Amino acid sequence: MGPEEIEKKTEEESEDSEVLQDVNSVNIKIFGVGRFGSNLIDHLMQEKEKLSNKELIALDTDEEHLNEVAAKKKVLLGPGHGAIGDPGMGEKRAVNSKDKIVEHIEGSDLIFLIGGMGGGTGTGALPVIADIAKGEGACVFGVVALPLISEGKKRMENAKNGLLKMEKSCHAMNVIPNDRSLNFRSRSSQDPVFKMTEDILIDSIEEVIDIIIKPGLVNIDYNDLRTIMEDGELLMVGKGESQDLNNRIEEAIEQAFNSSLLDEIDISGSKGALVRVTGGESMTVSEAEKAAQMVNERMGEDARIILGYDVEEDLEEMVKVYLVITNVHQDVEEFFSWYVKKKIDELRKELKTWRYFLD
Ligand SMILES: Nc1nc2c(ncn2[C@@H]2O[C@H](COP(=O)(O)OP(=O)(O)OP(=O)(O)O)[C@@H](O)[C@H]2O)c(=O)[nH]1
Ligand SMILES: [Mg+2]
Repeated sequence: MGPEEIEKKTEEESEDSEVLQDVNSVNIKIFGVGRFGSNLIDHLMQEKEKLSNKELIALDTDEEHLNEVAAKKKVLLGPGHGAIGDPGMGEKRAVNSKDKIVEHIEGSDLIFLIGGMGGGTGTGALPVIADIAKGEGACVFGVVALPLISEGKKRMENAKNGLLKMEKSCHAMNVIPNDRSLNFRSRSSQDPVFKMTEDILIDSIEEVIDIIIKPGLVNIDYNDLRTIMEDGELLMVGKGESQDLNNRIEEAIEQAFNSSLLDEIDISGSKGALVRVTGGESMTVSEAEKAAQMVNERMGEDARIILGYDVEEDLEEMVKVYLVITNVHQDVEEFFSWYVKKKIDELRKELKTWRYFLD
């Protein structure tokens, strides 16, 4: 595909779509389910000004924990004693609370569903909530963590089964393994084990919202997001920035690919991407186009790329690139085969190193 084939709305078209769709008219809600999901809602309330004004809802089967978290709205699923690691119980609790869930979902366009897979509540209730949300006509975006390998086979199996169910109801899912945090520990040893996963998941929500609601000279909107997403696909979100005038676009793109799992996965089969580029007055249109072109080069021939850009004066020499790439894996089944193989290879390498010291 040549640069001329990258989809780029004209400025007039972009203005039109802005008129049709006022940025505030996209009703966005964020649901955090289970301990991890509701903890993340608590973090958003306390630390993320930008997201704290969205409708944030914490749901859990564990009443004691739900009382501890800060959230605009809370929904207790069932009698309040937790789901003790049983996804079947989490599912049942959510099905029995359907009316309460519908009440909170009603009227939303875009719903983010956050949770940790592997336990009872998140794993069991998330697919039920996704199903209800899809039925209500919302665009459903799953943002979930996978258990650490060291948490055991049962938890990973639960996680996979939960994701297979979510795949049917979510329009897109961003899945970040908690083990990913361990890879980064040496870089920020102060952080608790899970912090990196949490940051990646929260960033991905912020980035998707920024991409679709921030106005631009050439704007990307909610309809563009829907255009690149089919059903249940796995998607990756990344962000990068640079102010090195010699190759700032290259650097920002490189960073964006490194900021999630994008650096480790083969995206040559991916079918769609949103690329939003912002920069100070010095940023040129051809730089923005170059960013889209660079993403395009890593993707399949049939990839559909939607480019948006804007000038933000206070960025001065800085450029920022936001990426949303869809179809990064064929499906959940294929993702797990890839992930398990990758972990086994890593463990083999580690074993080799230890053998060296032992021999
Ligand atoms: N990143 C991150 N992951 C977490 C955290 N707490 C739990 N997890 C992960 O999420 C998975 C599910 O754990 P919980 O959220 O505690 O489980 P739950 O959904 O409340 O389910 P039950 O308590 O069994 O009903 C775990 O296996 C962990 O891998 C956290 O604070 N941060
Ligand atoms: Mg729990």
